Amino acid sequence: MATADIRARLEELRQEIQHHSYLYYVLDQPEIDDRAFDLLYRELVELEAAHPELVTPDSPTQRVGAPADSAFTKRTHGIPMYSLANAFSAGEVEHFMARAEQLLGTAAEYVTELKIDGLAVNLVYENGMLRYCVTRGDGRVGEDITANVKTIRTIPLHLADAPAHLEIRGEVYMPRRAFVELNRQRDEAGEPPLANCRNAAAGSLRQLDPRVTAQRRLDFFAYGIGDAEAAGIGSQRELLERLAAYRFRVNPNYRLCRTAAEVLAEVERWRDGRHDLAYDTDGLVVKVNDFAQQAELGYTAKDPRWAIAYKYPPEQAVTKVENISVSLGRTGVLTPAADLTPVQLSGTVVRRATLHNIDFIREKDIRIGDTVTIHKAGEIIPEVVSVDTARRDGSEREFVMPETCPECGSLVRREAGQAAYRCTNPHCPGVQREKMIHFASRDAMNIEGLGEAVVDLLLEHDLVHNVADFYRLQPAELEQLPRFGAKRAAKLVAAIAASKERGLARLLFGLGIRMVGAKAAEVIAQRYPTLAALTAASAEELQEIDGIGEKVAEQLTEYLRLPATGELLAALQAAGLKTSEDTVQPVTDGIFSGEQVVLTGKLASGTRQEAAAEIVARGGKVLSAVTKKTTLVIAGEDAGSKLTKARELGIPIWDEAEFRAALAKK
Ligand code: 1X8
Repeated sequence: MATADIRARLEELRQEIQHHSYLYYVLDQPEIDDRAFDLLYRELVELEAAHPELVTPDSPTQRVGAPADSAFTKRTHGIPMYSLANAFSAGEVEHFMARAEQLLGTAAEYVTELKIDGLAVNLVYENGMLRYCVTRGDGRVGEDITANVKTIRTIPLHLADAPAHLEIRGEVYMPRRAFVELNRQRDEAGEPPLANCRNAAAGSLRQLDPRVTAQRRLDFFAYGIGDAEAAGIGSQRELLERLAAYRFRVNPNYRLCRTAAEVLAEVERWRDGRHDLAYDTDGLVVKVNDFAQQAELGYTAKDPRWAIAYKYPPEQAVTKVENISVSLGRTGVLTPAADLTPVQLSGTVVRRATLHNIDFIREKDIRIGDTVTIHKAGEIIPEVVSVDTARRDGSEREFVMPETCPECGSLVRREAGQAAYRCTNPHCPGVQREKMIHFASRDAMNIEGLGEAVVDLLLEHDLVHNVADFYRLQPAELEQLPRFGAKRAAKLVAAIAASKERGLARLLFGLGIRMVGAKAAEVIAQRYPTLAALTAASAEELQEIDGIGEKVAEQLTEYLRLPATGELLAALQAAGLKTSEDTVQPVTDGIFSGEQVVLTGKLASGTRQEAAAEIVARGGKVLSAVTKKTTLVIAGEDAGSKLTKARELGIPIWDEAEFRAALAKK
């Protein structure tokens, strides 16, 4: 290819990837499937590797950079980042609004927005390119965390039609699911849990190695700008619309209000409503909408006079620890939990709180009989915050880890340097039970109808001893079980048989290997797509996979070396399980090989995403924009500008019937 063509293809790939990342990460409306996306990404990586001089800083491949070797550089904000004054009651909100309108001498409109519990940052764009990202710091000087923030997929590395200098403010946060998963991983690695989403986000941004940050699934909401006047924006509402047009993620839960009653209705609406969100919030920000009015109001020594943050009281409850009991996990870890006097908290009744491990209990000095304050970490997991030692009467008892497993009576041991106690019996029936439940669960082998209760039934009737036994179950055996008729038995056998096709990644996750989560299993199976290749890999080789660290690699190789593992895997293979993974290999001899296809309009049978998958499976590339390079356009009903453009460029156009006919041929 001539250099000009390479440059053009690189630019096209970058735009395509940016476009599909935006659809996927920000809008949550992908048009192509992961496989098609991976192919585009891989082509970009390969083309850039062959032409390193053509790599640009805003290329999607440049999101994860090399580790920094020392602390973060300090940077002074061009325009200071203010904190907000707080309001803790309706009266304080009303007072804020009345004062603003009194100073203005007229009524005002307000925008209410959720206050995200994360870290405020300033993104500096120069000529549309993301130059740096700086933490709020003390409002005047912050730390340069550019390399880490670039790993956040919803932050554009490049803005179209932006002024020469643009500062975008917003909140970096960790979604609750990511937080819960991170704490689960930390727990498994024997590390203490992080207290909340905010601390987890802060810790993730403080990493010297952006590769670690990239693993953390951080996200970003944009809500502010350094100099609105220079950008020609007249109000907060207009700003939020502009930020969305720049393709930032903007929190949709904002509202334009005209009266205190409307503002306070929003305060009430989100008081409980915020518990159902995917991220933590701690208040509602109220801003004067009009930027000219904001400028007129100006700032006090500390805060803007045009905005205030109504803070919800932290959701906590006081209750009593009635007992501390341990439960056994699928990796043999005994996890202590507090049995609590039932108490209402953030919309649910809480009866149990995790205590993580013995170090957590000792550090907080939690005793049986104690009065404790609890909260929900990530709004999901009830946790003990503190003990009210003043309310002790001497009857409280210290918890001691049982010396034997509550399920099998074998010795319990704490490994050196770890917080976790484990059952030492490799055949512990309690561990086997947990492993079986995990194996059948949705994110693993996804066997419908094989939940906790059915696993217990099967164990009780001695029909299974390990996960390979599932595949030997006969309808006649199942029909003997209580509440099992012929129909249910046949259905379960069919669901188990269907799970044979799940592939290596889900199987690896389903085996419940320490430290090997769903995501790790997936990347490992992509690199070593057969069981033979995987068992031959060394821990060092596994660590070369992006996202696989030393601990995961060691746990996995250790597990695969065990004789019992060999037996189990052999039994699963003998049962007919697929132990390989379909990897992303370009198809070179498909009917669409070499074709660059654009799908447009509504398809009568199936979605565009399904159609795209069919094309990719047959070697084609699916792109979103019609260009000179497009070789085929498939137009459904009501196709618009893309179809017009294809006609102008003389590109072959198929209707849906022609497309289906081509698929039917091969
Ligand atoms: C802090 C925050 C603001 C907003 C949301 N979340 C925050 N944590 C918002 O305006 N939507 S504004 C702000 C500040 O100015 N310190």
